[in-house]
Amino acid sequence: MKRTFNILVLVSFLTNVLLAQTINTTINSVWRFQKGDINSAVGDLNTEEWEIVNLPHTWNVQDSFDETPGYYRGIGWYVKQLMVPEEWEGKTVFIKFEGANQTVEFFLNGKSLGHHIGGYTAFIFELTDGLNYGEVNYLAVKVDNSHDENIPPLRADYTFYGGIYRNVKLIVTEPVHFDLLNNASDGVFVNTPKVNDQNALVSVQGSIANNTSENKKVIVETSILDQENNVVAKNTSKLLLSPNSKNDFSIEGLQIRSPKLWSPDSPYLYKTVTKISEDADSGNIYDMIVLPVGLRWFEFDEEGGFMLNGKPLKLIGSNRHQDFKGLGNALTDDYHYNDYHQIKELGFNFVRLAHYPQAPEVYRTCDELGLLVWSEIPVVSSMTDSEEFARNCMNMQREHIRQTRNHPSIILYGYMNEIFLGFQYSRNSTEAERQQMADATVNLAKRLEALTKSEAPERYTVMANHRHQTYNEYGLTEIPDVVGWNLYFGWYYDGIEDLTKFLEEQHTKYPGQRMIVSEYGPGTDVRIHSRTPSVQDFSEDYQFVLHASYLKQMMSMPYLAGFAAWNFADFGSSGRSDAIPNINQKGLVNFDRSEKDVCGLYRAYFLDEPVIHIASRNFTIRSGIEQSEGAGICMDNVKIFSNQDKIELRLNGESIGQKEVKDHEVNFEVPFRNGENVLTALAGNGHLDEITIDYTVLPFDLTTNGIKDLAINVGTDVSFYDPGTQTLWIPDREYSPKSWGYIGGAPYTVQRRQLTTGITQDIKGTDCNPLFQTFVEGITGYRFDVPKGLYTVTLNFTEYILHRSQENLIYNLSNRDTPGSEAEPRVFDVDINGKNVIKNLNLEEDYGSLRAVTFDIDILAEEGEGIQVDFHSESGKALLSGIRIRKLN
Ligand code: GCB
Repeated sequence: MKRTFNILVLVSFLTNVLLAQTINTTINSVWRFQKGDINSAVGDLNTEEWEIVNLPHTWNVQDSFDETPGYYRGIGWYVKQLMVPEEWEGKTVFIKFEGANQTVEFFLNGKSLGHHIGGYTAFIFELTDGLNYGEVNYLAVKVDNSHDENIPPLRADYTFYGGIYRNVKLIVTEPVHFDLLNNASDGVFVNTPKVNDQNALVSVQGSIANNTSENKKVIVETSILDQENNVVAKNTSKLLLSPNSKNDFSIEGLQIRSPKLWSPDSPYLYKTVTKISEDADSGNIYDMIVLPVGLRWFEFDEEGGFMLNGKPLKLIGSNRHQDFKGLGNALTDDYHYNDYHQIKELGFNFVRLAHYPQAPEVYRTCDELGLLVWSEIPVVSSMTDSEEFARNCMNMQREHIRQTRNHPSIILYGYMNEIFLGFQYSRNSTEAERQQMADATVNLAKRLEALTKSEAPERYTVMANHRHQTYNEYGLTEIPDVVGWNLYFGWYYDGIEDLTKFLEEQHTKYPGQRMIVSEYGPGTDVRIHSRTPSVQDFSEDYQFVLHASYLKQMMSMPYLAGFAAWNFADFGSSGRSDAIPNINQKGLVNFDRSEKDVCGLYRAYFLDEPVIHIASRNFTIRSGIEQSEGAGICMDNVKIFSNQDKIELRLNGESIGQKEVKDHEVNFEVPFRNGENVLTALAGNGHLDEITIDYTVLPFDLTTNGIKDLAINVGTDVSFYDPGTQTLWIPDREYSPKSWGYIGGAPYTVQRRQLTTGITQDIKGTDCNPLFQTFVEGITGYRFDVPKGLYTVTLNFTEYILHRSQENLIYNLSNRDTPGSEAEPRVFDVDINGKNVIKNLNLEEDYGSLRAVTFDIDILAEEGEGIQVDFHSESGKALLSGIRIRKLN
């Protein structure tokens, strides 16, 4: 993927004029970094011992993913030596940070130049007077990501990585320049007050700083260039700048006839080139800025639909967090750019930048790709009822809008996400306290709404709510133009089909409410598969089921303006225990952006080009039990996503049949054989998809056929593939003769918000949490009716109860708040084929709770004996998380 830079274009446009001497360069390389506070940040500070880092940088890339709960939230210092050439004397010099989380104090040569609050917007300091020209200067940045009750976000389901995690730039201008100190914006704003098929009106407003002690007569000129660099409109304005002043300017009346419109299908961008030049014969250019112009108009109509350029357009897309595997939030621009390309390639036209303003590169890319954007500030889950909190929110929103509003891709500005979540679940609050909090929230929302409208009158306002009626009851939904609903039917609550019921009711009761489903989606781990997908099982198969149903439901609601899946990619959320700890796994793609299979479903729905996608394509090592004695085959389902009418499926070149595609999906029962199975799905037009599955047909009768390797994910009906050892742990079953299975006890289930199999806590000492989180409790035996031979039996265990308080444990390994239990401690023996192999196993005492414990035990099975594992409980109930047998010869 290549980028195009407008700079070449500009040079050719300006060949016959003098280029302004503006320098705008990153200074990301080689900063000295140290975690923790230091007393001063003066020039003679000895930083030799400090770590050398390049920006973007975060200090939480390891600790927010490790097994110890929490991550460092505190101070970090960055120091850089900067050689400033003598020639810069007389110019104006700025340092601009595109983002640092979450508060910053900046020092130049030991002197504080100011603070910035908020982790997601840019900020700028002028360096001119404090620099030593022709010498080395010392830049020092104190960054702090400590929790602060007055700075949003207070608490949210993502990691608040600290550091200077976006670009830092040095900008050198003439003393007469566009006002960069206006909330770290461009200082120049493009407006498109009127756009239609025939005509577009563009205007440019801004402010010019004159940092000299003289009057300056200047001409401000704006030209609009099309993509071939023809000037299609131009206007000028003359100004007299008094000494040391800031001066507003406005260029009106820029008119384009028969404009080429900007849209997701055709994101045509014009650009404005605005320059300040001396109003004299020399015509010297002081400053110049190039900004994108996308000519489009849009509307959320009264019936709830969205219209772009006069035509209905369903907003289809995903949310996106800004972090990446191994990098935290410290992404260089290429990562941002690639993400949005990947989003576009799924057939999407819409993104919600949840839950905060993102890097400048993000908005630039969305303009270029034609992705419609919802951008918001991170007022998430709860607020503090203080004027300081409100002021910080207002400043953030002002900065956010001024820094981004030149981007034509933005249609929606948001300012709250699930703001009632906090007090909704707070058990202690009285009705009066709740009312007070609701009033404070409504009050803040009204202030943010008014600010957003005055800063960005050409955009719509929005907020996202969770599914509770409190938002309607307390009047919050009446404040923004558009209401987003984050809906997790079929995951956190109720059934998948209840989505329609909720939205229908909402639409009937509040017909004027313009709605977007702003989040939906289940947690999914590509290592987990199921023939009987169910809620909270984290299987890819359940992800298909839920997304397919949601898409079908949402596409048939004309009153729904659009939807955004949660989330484009898995993201860091320290403390969360999905199948991978500290990661929210609701992504359509993994944390490293490799695809989950549901991407095929979206492509089939939304791409125009032919799509044929055999599902579960990452799940290439599979197994199943032989159909009947000696059949040699196992019938297994194969799902194909497609936008074609009919699909034929072939297995190793032989047709299995042809079927009609319904709701972009078709299913075949396939007779898999041992070994390689090549699946080819074909459409009539010659398009095809092909994958190879390495299938193991497990013997119907184990007694005669035996088995080389059999690994069972005990206590669950999902299979788990461990990519590390390349082992497939198959679903468990109760024992039946000639086969295998558990005896006694039952798979552990628990009623949370949904009935779930297994526990959800992180298991220490393993990357394979799902293997240890499910188990059979009360188990008395496990049996394999294998032929005689030498076997290694692997037993996996985890204790999930804390029978005693953590302090009393020999190994204080579990830092979770699992309450101590009154239940009697669990102690049991394990015998195999009558021989005691583990005596008095007390997992908690010997190893600590929530820790993976494994035994490999060699055993000789005699003729007709099979492998019989017996569990004898001395106290409490015996349990088992996993079992594997491998034949040694
Ligand atoms: C939500 C939140 C989002 C969470 C998501 C989840 O509603 O807005 O921040 O990550 O749910 O996965 O629970």
